[in-house]
Amino acid sequence: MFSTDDTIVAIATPAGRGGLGVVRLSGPAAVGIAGALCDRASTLEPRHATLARIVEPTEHVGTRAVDEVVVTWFARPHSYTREDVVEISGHGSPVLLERIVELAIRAGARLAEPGEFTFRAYLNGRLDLVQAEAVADLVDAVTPAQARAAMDQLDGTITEAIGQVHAALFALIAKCEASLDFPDEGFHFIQPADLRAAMAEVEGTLENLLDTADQGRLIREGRDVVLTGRPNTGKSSLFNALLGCGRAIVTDVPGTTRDLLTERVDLHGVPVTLVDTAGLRVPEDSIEREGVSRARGAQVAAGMTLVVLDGSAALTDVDRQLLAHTASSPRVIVVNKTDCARAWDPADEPWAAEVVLTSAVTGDGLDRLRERIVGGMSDWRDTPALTNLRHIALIEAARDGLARARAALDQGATEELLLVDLNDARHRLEEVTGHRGAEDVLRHIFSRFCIGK
Ligand SMILES: Nc1nc2c(ncn2[C@@H]2O[C@H](COP(=O)(O)OP(=O)(O)O)[C@@H](O)[C@H]2O)c(=O)[nH]1
Ligand SMILES: [Mg+2]
Repeated sequence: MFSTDDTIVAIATPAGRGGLGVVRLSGPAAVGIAGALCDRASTLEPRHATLARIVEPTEHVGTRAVDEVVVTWFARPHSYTREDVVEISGHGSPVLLERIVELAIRAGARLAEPGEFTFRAYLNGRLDLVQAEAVADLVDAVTPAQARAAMDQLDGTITEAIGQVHAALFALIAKCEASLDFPDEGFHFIQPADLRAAMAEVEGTLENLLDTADQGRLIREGRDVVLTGRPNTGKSSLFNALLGCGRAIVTDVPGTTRDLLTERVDLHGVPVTLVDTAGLRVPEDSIEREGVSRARGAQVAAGMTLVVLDGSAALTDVDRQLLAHTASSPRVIVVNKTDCARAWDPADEPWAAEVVLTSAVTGDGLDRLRERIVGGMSDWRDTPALTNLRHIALIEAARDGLARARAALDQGATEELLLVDLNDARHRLEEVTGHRGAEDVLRHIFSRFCIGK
């Protein structure tokens, strides 16, 4: 998918202006190309920062300085890609950095594709696929919890866990294969009872890994939460209170919020996208009608709905309809305005257990609401191991393969038959770490990266 024997170059820092910007080169000609660009590259030493000037030829004679930079050479294999890597740290102007890249290309480098540095690190065995994906997650992280989960994966937590399961499975497969080699003697290198126990153990380990997957996905992907309810129940006030700022307009004129307002907040490490909607009622004009229809659309797409009721005014048919509509999807029923005299008692309702009492005015109950939105995430201590849907799906498939093998063994299946499922499980695990994988999977994973990574 990429050629791998040439030297690639790209700007590694974000687009835009900054104090510093880094141009990165990787490949066999990295040092030579840096030498062609700099006035004192002959003095480059591995892992030493060298002050130099980037120079370019002028139309007449001699050269002209482009930028004053610091050049660092990471000699192979002690570099990110395990190739010779040169980092040129210049002033962070896009014009300067692009000029440096252009000069590098003129000296023989090729512009890197997105993710190509990390792809080379993967190909050269510096990272496995899980770790390469963790690099992308780390760069993309928008909450500290996401960064922590990604860093753990880059450190090899999943790699190690999968490696152990894989080794146990491999040992099992070897014993079954060995038994196949002596069919006539009816000799078993492993007794069925031991085989069964060993398979159950591997399956259990995978199950434990999968136990963290729900929390892991919540941290990595976050959750969309839509506030819905009659006008004037306090949706926009709650939206603002959860955000900690006055983003939505709050008035006592019903129908004020007409469009969808969307903001992201970090609730206990989960990136939550809050959506404030128009109140659900019979619209008074076409703008409000559009707002109400968007609100209904958002409700359908939401990961979770906050059904906001007014505790200080009697329940209406609209409230009851909304409660019926949302009954079978993830929701929290918020009874707001607890600072006012109560018009009805939530405890009398069949959905009493789903209720959180709040006051957007005093802030009462907001902590409980936050906890309900992230569903018990507030008390997690260890970073969940699995966050990535690709890993989760493959590990589930591996677990299912083991379960099938175990069921087959109980029905007296031969080793030959068991091996089909056991090998299938093993291949799934190898796909997680990328020891086995199709090119289109790789292409998909590395296309997520920004250029320069
Ligand atoms: N007393 C009291 N008033 C509230 C509370 N929440 C909202 N309000 C008031 O109710 C009115 C409607 O609030 P708003 O957030 O615009 O409701 P929305 O139409 O559902 O978005 C405003 O006058 C708010 O100040 C609350 O918890 N207690
Ligand atoms: Mg509103």
